[in-house]
Amino acid sequence: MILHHVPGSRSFRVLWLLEELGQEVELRLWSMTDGSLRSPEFLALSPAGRIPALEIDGRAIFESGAIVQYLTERAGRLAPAPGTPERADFLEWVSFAETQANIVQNLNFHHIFLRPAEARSAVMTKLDTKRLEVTMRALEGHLRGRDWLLGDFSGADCMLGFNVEAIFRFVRAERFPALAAYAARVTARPAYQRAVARGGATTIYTEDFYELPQA
Ligand SMILES: N[C@@H](CCC(=O)N[C@@H](CS)C(=O)NCC(=O)O)C(=O)O
Repeated sequence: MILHHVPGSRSFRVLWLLEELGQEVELRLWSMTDGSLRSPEFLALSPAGRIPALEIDGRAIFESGAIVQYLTERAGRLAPAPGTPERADFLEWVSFAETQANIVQNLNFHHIFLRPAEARSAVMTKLDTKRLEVTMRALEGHLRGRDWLLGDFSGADCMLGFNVEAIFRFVRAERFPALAAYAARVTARPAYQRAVARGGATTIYTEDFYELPQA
């Protein structure tokens, strides 16, 4: 198995899940900034030029949610069986995590990547912050009385747990105690910590919290 990886990116979800499953993987490192994700070699693995891609069983799989579904099904662990009602919950949260990650990605652009600062939009930053809050409110309600998204830990938590490093940099944690407690449970998992040690932490954030721009 070969995981195409950038430290701090969505490939972390796969690396962490493989640690939870106790499966070996080779890492191949790429850069977000040198243009290599648009090379024919990488596009053959992931046609949108996005990380992650996983080489497994004689092919490559792209899209972190698809990889998490494939790996849990293949292992017969950390996900409810296909065709059961609980499977619907699993699939919902896997996709929900990616909906939230896309909002985080927009906020990374608004607060960090867009240069010069005049290229940034205060209106879009506020809109995406509100959209992030909606997802956090939903999780706050869902996680009250539950340790993990499905009750027991599952691959859906590897999808969502990747996001927790970022979300409280844009929306303050105080109003979301159940979600903050979930985040603490996520980062305390030994497999999560092993994945950070092996795959590298994110380096994009220089602030603990990014205030909304004045406009
Ligand atoms: N829905 C995709 C999104 C993948 C994605 O956007 N990955 C980011 C890294 S976290 C990436 O490769 N960005 C490079 C780019 O946008 O050019 C997934 O979950 O795998």
